[in-house]
Amino acid sequence: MKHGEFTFTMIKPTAVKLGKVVPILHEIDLAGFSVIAMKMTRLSRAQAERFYLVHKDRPFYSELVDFMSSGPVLAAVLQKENAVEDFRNLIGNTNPESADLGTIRKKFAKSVQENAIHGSDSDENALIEANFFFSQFEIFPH
Ligand code: 3AN
Repeated sequence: MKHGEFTFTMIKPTAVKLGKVVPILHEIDLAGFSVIAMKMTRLSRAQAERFYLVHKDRPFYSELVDFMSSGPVLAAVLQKENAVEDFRNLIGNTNPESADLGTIRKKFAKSVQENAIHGSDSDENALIEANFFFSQFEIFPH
């Protein structure tokens, strides 16, 4: 995988439960991203704690970990030029109330916590997060 040309995403438990996997993937496809790795899985509490360790001192950490381990998620690695920044623009602000019209969070998020989808915030974190969910044999860059 080429640095800068991929990002990691996860469709969160509420959106999965509400049947929004395919509609969200459709938006991602229309925006020009291609899927190079994908799985549906459920995080244990310990795995969710590890994934969100950077937020361990935030007041919402424990609730976030409960939520993210409450049901299955759809994890994927997406390829595109300028992937991280373009994907952050596609999903919109963390808080759906502040997200621009047309963004995935504006369309599908329930609240700041149950905000439908995750997108890596840097190329470094995209690599860390992709490696957290997928082995080198499960990622197929073009
Ligand atoms: P983003 O996902 O937009 O990068 P972060 O990294 O600040 O936002 O937050 C990670 C996750 O933590 C969010 N996707 C959301 O589920 C949750 N979160 C962020 N801020 C809050 C908050 N104020 N209250 C509850 N949950 C939050």
